[in-house]
This record gives sequence, structure tokens and C-alpha cells, in this order.
Amino acid sequence: MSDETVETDLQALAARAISKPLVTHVYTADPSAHVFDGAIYIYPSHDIDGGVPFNDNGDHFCMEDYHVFRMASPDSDAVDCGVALHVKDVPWAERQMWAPDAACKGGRYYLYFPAKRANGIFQIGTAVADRPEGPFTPEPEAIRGSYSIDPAVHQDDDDAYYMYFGGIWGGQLQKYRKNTYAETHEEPLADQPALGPRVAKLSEDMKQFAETPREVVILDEHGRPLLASDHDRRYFEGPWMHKYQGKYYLSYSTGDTHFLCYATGDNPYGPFTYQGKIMTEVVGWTTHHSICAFAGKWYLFYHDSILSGGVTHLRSMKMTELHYDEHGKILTIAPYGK
Ligand code: FUB
Repeated sequence: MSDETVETDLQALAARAISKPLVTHVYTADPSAHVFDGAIYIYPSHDIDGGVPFNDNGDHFCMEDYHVFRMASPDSDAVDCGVALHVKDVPWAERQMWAPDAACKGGRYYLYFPAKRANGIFQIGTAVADRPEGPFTPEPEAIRGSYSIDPAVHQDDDDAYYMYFGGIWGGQLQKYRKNTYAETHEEPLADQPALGPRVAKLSEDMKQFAETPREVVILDEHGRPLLASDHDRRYFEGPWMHKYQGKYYLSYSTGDTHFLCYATGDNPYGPFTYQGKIMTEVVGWTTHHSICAFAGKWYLFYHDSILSGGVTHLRSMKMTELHYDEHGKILTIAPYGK
């Protein structure tokens, strides 16, 4: 395809896009949204161009800091609250501040973020603040026993907090079996169960795991684990947990097939049964989201690369309303219309 054709295609998609970037003065991705103090706070990745060529390891995602954004309501502008945490202030981390999330407990705010240590291995860190927008003070070390990327913290109805995490390829999840790293480990063979995200309850002080992380199983319609060959449905990265009408909804990205999918279960550990797609492909390789309710309506926060002209590591966060049918099924969203 010629450059001109690609540009025309992008222009056509941009014209049909169902929503606009929430901000345009910086690139933002992987938006984790929560309602704190009556407003929507978004904790995204802050995309930059570090000049690193694209590869399957995700080395071109070389983010250095986080900004937090506040929206008074879903119709308001997203206000940039400034730098909340910079990698130079995190003693254990060297580079690649990937998708974060946040939680609130007892009037304190906790930012959870993955970053690479100097040895190139991802871990997940905690940083603490007195305000939702930070600035956040990092803990001196990463969470003990943490690995891989994409932390997402769910506050359950009993006030227990669970962290879901993990992403394959650049996120290194394929290197772990039973929470142990081996360079020789890869994605399972096609006829084997796919890798699942990990989940662990957080400690009372919100800074550590209170238990050994468990692997989450996603089942198909016959009650069998999704297979590694099932790229349209298997877990890749970007877990998110929310509850709707008493059920647990685990949503995630399928990575190389570029879908946002979900599965439902009866408890935070699963197993979860695959239900369908939340969103079809966006412009850009990655797709990563969160789901949040505000004033009785549900919203999907996601990103695409339209604003940067399709540059995969220069993304823009967006939001759109999300709808369920009468059986609790999420209606699939087409980001550029049908
Ligand atoms: O933003 C860097 C990585 O890209 C995230 O951690 C993944 O989920 C993907 O969106």
C-alpha cells in the first residue's frame, strides 16, 4: 500500500471515529480510569518517541513518567495534573514505565506501575500519595514476587483489593511458569492451554502481595481452557476487572489479533468464561482499556493511534459509553463505526 493510500485510509477512519482524543498536547495510552472524590481520574501511560525502532519486544515503548488527568464528569475536559512520578525517582527501575493503575484506601492513593530493572526484567512497583493526582512517592523496591506488566487493581465489595497483571512477549509473561522465570520458556504450544493473567490479593498496607500470585483460567463455552492457538480469544495483556450485577467481568487485550474481550466469573480468582468482544481493532498495534461507572452510566476508556498518523507507540486515550444487554452481555463497540 502506498503512503498516500495509508494516509487516505487514516483520514477516513479519523472521520468515522466514534470519539476524539481526550487530550492532544501529549500522547497518552492504556488509560486506567477510576472515580475518586466524585471526579474521574485517569492514570495512563505517557507515550514519547525515544527513537527506538518497532520490534515484538516493545522496546519502542520507552516511556519515562506518568501524568494523571482529572475529568469533573464524562462531558468535561480532561485536565492534565502534571507529572505524578518520573522513572529517575524510582530507585529500582531503569526504563519503560508501561501501563499503570491506581487505587484508593483510607484516604491515600496508590499508583501501581511496571518498569524494567537495569537487567531488563519487568517488575511492578508501588508509589503513594495523599491526593489522587499525586505526586507519588515510590517505594524503594518493587513489590516482592511481582513480575511482567499491566497491573490493574480491583477493590472488591468486602474492601479486599486484588491486583491482576501480566502481558506476553514484550511483557515477558511467557517466561514464567508457577511464578518462576526461565529464559527458555515461551508461549505454550498451540494445543496447550493459553497463559492467563495473574491475580494476587494485596496486603493491608497496599504495598505488597498478601499471597502468592495465582494464574487465572479463561474457559471456552464448553468449560475447557482457551487454547494458546486461539489468538482471537486468548489472553495477551491489559487485564481489567469490574463488577456488574454481582458478576466479575475480566476484560483484556488479545494482543496480536487486536481485540478487547471479556470473560465472566463468580469470584475474583475465576475461572472466567469467555463471553465476547468489547471492542474491535483500533488504529495502532496495541489496544488497552479500562471500564468505569459514573452517575449510573458505564464508560470504556481506550486508546488509538489516529492522532499520530498511525504511529503505534504514540497513542491517544479516548472514552465512549459502554452498554449491556438485558442478560449482562456487553455490546461490541466498533471504534470507527460499523
Ligand atoms: O504501553 C505499553 C504497553 O503497550 C502496555 O503495557 C501494554 O498493555 C500495551 O498497551
